[in-house]
Amino acid sequence: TIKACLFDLDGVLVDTAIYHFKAWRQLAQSLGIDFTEHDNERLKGVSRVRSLEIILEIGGQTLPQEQMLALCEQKNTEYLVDVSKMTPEEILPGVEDFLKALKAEGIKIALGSASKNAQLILERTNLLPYFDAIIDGRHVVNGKPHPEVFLKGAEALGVKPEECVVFEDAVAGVESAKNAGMLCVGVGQPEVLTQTDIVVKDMTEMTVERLHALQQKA
Ligand code: G16
Ligand code: MG
Repeated sequence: TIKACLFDLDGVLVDTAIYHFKAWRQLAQSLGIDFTEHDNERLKGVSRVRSLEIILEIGGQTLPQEQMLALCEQKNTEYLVDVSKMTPEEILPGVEDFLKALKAEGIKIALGSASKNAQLILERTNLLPYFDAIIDGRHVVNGKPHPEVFLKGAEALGVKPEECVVFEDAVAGVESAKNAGMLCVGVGQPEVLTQTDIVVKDMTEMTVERLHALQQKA
């Protein structure tokens, strides 16, 4: 039986991708790199420092480790200007109703995010009280597609991987869920999220009935 749901943050519960993009584009510009919205897809779900590596790859540049860390810091400062202004209105459609339905059913809820700012974002949007466990960029050594973030989530909730359903919008995140041996609901486009068990457009399409139906499928 399904005992827990593990949620990715950006692109599933809230849309901070636009703020990440804004801050990264500004940084890329300062390095003389043309960073487009198309390129930005590659940054979804991956860590901050890996994101910078990808941008430098796009620009055909390399920088010493020390300077990279300073640039990551700089990007994050810019990003936090927008995040600190976030409100509950930025919660994506259907999210709160689904979280409430899970609570009513006694299904546990955890966060599995690459972001080191996850706690702050959950606080700003008033989503924090729904979560029984939070595993984010501060708690993991290996980024997605490594399964660590979701395995730690299951462990924190005291459930087995096969009792978990992961909700993910990024290819790296779906791979992470599958590497953890979990069921996975893709949030976004089926053409992109091909490794998932089902794909929904957004959380308005998700119900507890559909959740339990996943297990029968598997
Ligand atoms: C999110 C975003 C990524 C971002 C990462 C790290 O992951 O999708 O684009 O690079 O967090 O964020 P931060 O710089 O805040 O630590 P997720 O797993 O929540 O989708
Ligand atoms: Mg995501």
